[in-house]
Amino acid sequence: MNQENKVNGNSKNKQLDPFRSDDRDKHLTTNQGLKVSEDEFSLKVGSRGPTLMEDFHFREKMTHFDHERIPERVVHARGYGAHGEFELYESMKPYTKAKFLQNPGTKVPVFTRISTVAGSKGSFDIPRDVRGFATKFYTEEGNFDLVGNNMPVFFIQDAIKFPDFIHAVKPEPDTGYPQAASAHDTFWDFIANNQESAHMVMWLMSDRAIPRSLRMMEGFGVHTFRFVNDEGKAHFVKFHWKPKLGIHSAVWDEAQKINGKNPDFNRQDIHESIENGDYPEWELGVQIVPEEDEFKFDFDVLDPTKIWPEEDVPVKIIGKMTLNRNVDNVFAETEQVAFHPGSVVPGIDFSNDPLLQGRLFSYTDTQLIRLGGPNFHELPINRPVCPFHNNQRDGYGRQTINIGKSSYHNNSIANNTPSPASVEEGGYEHYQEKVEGRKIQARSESFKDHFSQATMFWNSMSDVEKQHIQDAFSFELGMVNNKHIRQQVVDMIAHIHLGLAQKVADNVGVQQPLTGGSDVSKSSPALSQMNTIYKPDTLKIAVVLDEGFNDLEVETVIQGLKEHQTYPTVISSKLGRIKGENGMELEATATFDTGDPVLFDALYVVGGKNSSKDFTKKTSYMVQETFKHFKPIGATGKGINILRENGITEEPGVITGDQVGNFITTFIDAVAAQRHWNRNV
Ligand code: HDD
Repeated sequence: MNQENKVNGNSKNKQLDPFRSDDRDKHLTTNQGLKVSEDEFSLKVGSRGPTLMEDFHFREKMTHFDHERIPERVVHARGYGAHGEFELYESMKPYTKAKFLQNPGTKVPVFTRISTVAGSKGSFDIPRDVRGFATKFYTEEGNFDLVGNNMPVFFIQDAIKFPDFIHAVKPEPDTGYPQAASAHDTFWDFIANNQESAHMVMWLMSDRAIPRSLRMMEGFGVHTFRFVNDEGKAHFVKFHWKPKLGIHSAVWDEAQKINGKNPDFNRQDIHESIENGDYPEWELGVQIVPEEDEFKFDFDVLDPTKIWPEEDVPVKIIGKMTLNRNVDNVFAETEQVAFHPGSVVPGIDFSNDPLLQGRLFSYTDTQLIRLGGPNFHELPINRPVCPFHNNQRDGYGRQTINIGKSSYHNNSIANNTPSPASVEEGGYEHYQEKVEGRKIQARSESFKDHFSQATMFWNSMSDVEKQHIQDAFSFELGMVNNKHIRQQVVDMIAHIHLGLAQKVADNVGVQQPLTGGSDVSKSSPALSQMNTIYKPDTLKIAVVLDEGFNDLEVETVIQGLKEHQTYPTVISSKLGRIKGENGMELEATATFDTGDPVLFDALYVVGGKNSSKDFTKKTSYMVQETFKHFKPIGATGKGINILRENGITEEPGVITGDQVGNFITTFIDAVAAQRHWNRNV
C-alpha cells in the first residue's frame, strides 16, 4: 500500500480509519475479548475422546465461519473496487446547485466499483459482457451514486423487462451453463424477440465488451438525468467518464485465453497500477440539453437505447476522478458497498426514462436481501461523510445508538426535531415537473425506432472494428443450438445492415436475408475506438532472454522502456538470475509457463548466446501469439534471428534494431500504437 495515501486519507478514508483493525502482533481473543490459549485443538475428553459442547471458542469460531457468505449480487456479482477522489475543473453553477459542482478545485472522496454483469462472483474477468461502472461521491450534502456502465445504452426500455432479460443472459436454468457468457440460446432468443436491444447488441458485439484494462474503458450514466440550478431551472444531462489512457480492448482469441491463464487479469492489472502509483484517471464529461430542446432530436431523450451523438451535443469535460487507494478488505468494502441510482444530492434529479424509474425501486430492495436488513447504510463503506439524522430505528445489526425518547415526527418533546430542512437550508426538493396523462401500460411511439442508431454505430466503426463485430456475431450465434433463433437474429441484423446480416448468415448456416438494410448514413466518429488516445504508459512488456544475452544492450533497452513508463518483465525458461555475456545478471520473474504472451501488451525478444531448441521453440510461440493478436514485437541481437525464423521481420509493428537508441524510440512508438491491424495474419 502506498504509504502516503494511507496516511493522508481524504474525509472518507479518515472516517473509515476507526473501523480498520490491524490484528498483527496482538493476542488471539474470542469476539467477547477473552484471550484464547489454544486454537489448534478442540476441547476433548482425553486426547482421543469426543469433543465437548462446552468449547465456546470452537463453537464461536465455527458458527462465524458457517455464516461467512452472503448472497452475491443478482447481477454485477464480480467486481473490483477502489477509493479515490473527484476534482472539479469547471463550475456547473449555471446548471446545477449541487455543491460539489460549484467551485473549480473542489475535491470529494469517491469509491468506484467496476464489474462484469452476467457472471458469478467466481467467474473470469474478460467475458464478452457489459462492465458496470458505479461511483459513490461522498459529498457534504450526502452520497451521490453514479451507477453506470461502460456502454452508453441499454438492452431494454422499461425496467419491468429487466428480470426477463437477466434470466435470458444468465446460465440456462435446466443445465446451469454457460457461465459468464451471452453466447447461448436463451440470450439470443430474448434479443430476437425484444428488438429494442438492437443498438446495445451492436455495442456488446464490439470491442467495447472486452476491455484490455479496466483503466482503459469509458463509463456512462446511460440515462438522461436532470441538473437543476439554484433558480429552479432544469437541464437534461448525460454523464460520461473518459479514461486518460484511452479506450483499448483485447481481441477475442486473446480474451478467451487470458480467462484461462489468469482469470483475475483485469482486477490484478488495476490493483497493481494503484499499488505502483499509476493511478487510473477518468475525466467526467457532461452533455447538457436545455429542457426547451426536449423534442428537437430524431429520438426521444428519455429512451435509454439512444445516445446523444457527441458531434451533436458536445461532451463538456468538467472534472477528473483519480483512483488512488486499494481496499484493505474486499468483503468489507467492495462486497458490502451498496449503490443506488436514487442516491442524489440537491441539484441532481431524474428524468422519466422508464428504465431509470424502475431502477429507483430495485436497488434498495436488492440490498435488503443481499446485506440482510435495512441498516446497510450504516456499514462503514456506505456511510455518508456528512451527519445523518432521522426517525428510522432498529432492525438487524443496528449500530447507531439513538438517544432520547422521540423517534417520530411531529413531536414536541424534542422540539420537533430532527426537522425537515427548507430548500435554502439544503433540503432536497424534487423538480416540479408538470406531468399529466392517462394511466397506461404502453411503449411511447417515440421509443419505437430500434435500428437507426444501431446502424449509426455500425457506420461509425473502422473496417477492423466492423470485422470484429461480424466475427463476434458469428461466434455468438455459432454457439446457439436452435437454428430458428439464429435465423431470427440474422433477420434482425438485416434491419441494421444487410451486408453484415448476410455474412453472419453464411457463417452460422442460416439463410441470407435478401431484404432489409437501412438508409441511415449518419456516423459518429466519437464511437470508434480507433480515434482514441495512444500512450505507452503502464503497458506491460515481456522481455524474453536466455543465458548469455547481450547484457549491455538489454540493460539500455530496459532502462529506455522504463523511462517511457512501461513495465518490462524478464521471462526465461526458469525463474531467477540469468547471466548475460558480460557477467551482468537479470532476474527472470516469469517463465514460459507463467508468463503467457496474452498477459503482456508487447514482446521484446532478446534470446541468448547458445539458446536451446526448447528456448527457441517457446520463444517462437510467444512471437506467434503476440503477432496474431496484433501486438508490438521488438527484437535485438539474437532475438532478430528468432523473428526471422518466424518470417515476420517485415510486418507492421515488428521492430528490429542494431542501434539501440533508434530501436527504443521506434519500439516505443509501436508499443504506444498498441495494435497493428494491417498485419498479414
Ligand atoms: Fe443495475 C447492480 C448498472 C439497469 C437492477 N446495476 C448494478 C450495478 C451497476 C448497474 C453498475 C453494480 C453496482 C455495484 O457495483 O454494486 N443497471 C446498471 C445500468 C443499468 C441498469 C447502467 C441501465 C442503464 N439494473 C438495471 C435495471 C434494474 C437493475 C433496469 C432493475 C430494475 N442493478 C440492479 C440490481 C443490482 C444492480 C438488481 C444488483 C446488485 C445491486 O443492484 O446492488 O438492483
